[in-house]
Amino acid sequence: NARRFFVGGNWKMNYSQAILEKVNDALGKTKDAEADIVCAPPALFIKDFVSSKPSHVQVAAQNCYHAKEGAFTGEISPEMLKEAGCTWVILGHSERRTLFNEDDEFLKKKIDYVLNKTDINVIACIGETLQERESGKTNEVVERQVKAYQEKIANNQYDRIVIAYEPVWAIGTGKVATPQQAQEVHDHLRKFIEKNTNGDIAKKVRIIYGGSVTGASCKELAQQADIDGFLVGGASLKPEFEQICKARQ
Ligand code: G2H
Repeated sequence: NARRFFVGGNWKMNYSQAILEKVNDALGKTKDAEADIVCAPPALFIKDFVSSKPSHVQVAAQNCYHAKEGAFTGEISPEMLKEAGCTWVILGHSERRTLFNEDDEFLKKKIDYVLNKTDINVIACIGETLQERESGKTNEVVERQVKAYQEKIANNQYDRIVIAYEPVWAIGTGKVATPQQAQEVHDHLRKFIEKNTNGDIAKKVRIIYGGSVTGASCKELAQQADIDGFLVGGASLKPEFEQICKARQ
């Protein structure tokens, strides 16, 4: 498809000098032509990554707060992240939703702030749990989550967002969704976005898949018509991240 391939590396709460070197090694073998490549180290180490990464690779934060500064102990503002070198932020990752109780209302405030008060781009995460999938609620859940973000995204801001579909049952479990399972939801999401915006936006907006993506599973997933890239956790810290960045080739 014509949408530019996008690969995000979500390091989660993992960092060491050895990881930094290994990731930079893998990234050094990638090219800008292959994909938008965006890595998200833990906030404390963003500057170390910024000063050591290849120039075509962009940097994301894993989270942010919805204010510039103030009495918000433990939080980091998008403005601070920008100053450190971030051009992207991940919002609404399922670990934030489930472990830290971030809900759609809270995430609306964050995406609103980031899009309207800064020029940082957003990787907006959504995804159903196993229980929701098994009770046939997948579409209903992802629609609700996307709709919440969409309330704050103006039509001319869709080039600043990437939707990351990450079924919770596939995250860090080694249980990757089949290419068909993922494609089915991506196709549904694109139609849902079209309904709330227009055909042009739906055609251009990137919807990426996340959940146990590896060097072995990435190729077939990347061939699906509506899968425009990946958000990668575990495998983004390994040499196979290079293959994932090249999955469209
Ligand atoms: C999903 C993904 C990255 P993993 O959380 O966001 O992690 O690839 O380890 O399942």
